[in-house]
Amino acid sequence: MERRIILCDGADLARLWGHVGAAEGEVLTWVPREGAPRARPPGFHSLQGGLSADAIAKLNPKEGDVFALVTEDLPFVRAAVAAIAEADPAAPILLLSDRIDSEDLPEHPCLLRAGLRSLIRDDIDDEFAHLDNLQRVVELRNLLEPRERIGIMLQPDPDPDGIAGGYALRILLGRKRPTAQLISFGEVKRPENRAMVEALGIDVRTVSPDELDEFDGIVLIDVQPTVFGEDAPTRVMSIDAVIDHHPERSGYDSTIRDIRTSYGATSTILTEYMRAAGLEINQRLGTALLYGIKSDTQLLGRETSGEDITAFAYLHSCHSPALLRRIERPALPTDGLRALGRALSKTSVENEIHLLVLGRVGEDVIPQVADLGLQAEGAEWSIAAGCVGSDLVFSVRNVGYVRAAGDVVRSVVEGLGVGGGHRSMAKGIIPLKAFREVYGSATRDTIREALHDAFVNAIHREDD
Ligand SMILES: [Mn+2]
Repeated sequence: MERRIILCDGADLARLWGHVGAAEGEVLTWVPREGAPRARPPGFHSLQGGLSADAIAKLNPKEGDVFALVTEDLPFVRAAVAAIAEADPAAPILLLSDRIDSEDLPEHPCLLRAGLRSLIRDDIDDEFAHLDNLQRVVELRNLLEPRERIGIMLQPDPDPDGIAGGYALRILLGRKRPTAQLISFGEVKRPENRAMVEALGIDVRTVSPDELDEFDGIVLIDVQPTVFGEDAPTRVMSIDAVIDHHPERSGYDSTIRDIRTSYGATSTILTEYMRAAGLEINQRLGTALLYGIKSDTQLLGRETSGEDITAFAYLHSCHSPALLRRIERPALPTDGLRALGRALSKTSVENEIHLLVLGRVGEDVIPQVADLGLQAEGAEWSIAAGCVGSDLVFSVRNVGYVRAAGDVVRSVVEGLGVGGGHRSMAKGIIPLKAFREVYGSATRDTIREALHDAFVNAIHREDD
């Protein structure tokens, strides 16, 4: 049985260890200091004769024992390390000292230094941070408890961080959907965000500015009112609370503001609230918050703070991997897979464009296939196209360092349909009727040829 042999320098440090550190199986010893009171700290054996090899030998050190030195005195460390090494040259030694420099330490193959007081100090600072969060929770609850219907407002194209944060706030307030709805002026659009609300059963209602009158409390999550622009409804310019991590804006009123610009995600703030309030985070909420942090920080890459990492680690123990997988890799339906199989049989990457034409499919399949298509060797662009209802719908992805996908799609659909998007992802819709008028027919072959040419032109036109 491995023992921990604790060697404390003087009664004060022994008492400190006794208060905070003593654990079962620890052999507690102390070395009385000359001139200091010699009262024995409770539970400690005194090491008679100081730190000699003999004294250490009396402790009967065996292979497998580990040692801790609790001291601020360098000669004590030197004597202790020498005495321990005589019994076991490679004994593991943990030095707990806040003031001794690592460079001054004696040579020893297995020696680690940590500050006992700074370890305690860090924990105390953490608790103060929890207390700050608890204070926020109390303020939010006091303000919102009397309200009948609270609108938890997200940005116009709600993203996972906002959805998870809003969902967490509802739980924090001890409310259910009818009295604390998640609302937005826009819809949840991106397929992975749709997959999230569907997998987690979270409902985000699209509201018009007039419909805000239904609510006697409004909280903005992961967004500030100025985002709604010049003609933002007056109802959102004066709100009850805002919890966000975007740069702080002025020009609106909010009774409570908790804006932490150093955080990578609003979900981190809500995770801290939940912990401070002592609330259990169930798998559904844990998965939502974890995914919120993951997607806003691009998996703890971009603009991640220590708080984000702490929250992420905490959430990791209470999330559901199966649920997360369902969100991150939405299932392809069987007919979508068959369509993909047919498209793949004619696949090729030409001019760095990988184009997959799926025929008639469910709309959800198209963006998933576009994601997949980008993995083809040599592809800088991936386009998945399919017929949905009376439209030709296509999703576009690129590697990110080329032309903006949104611009290219707008140029491709010009005069034919609608389209747009962001730098690395975009979507276009062309009515099949309009397509046939220009290209004669809308078979898989004509679609492939027409789109390929249109994209080559659009990408190069943008290049000029
Ligand atoms: Mn966010």
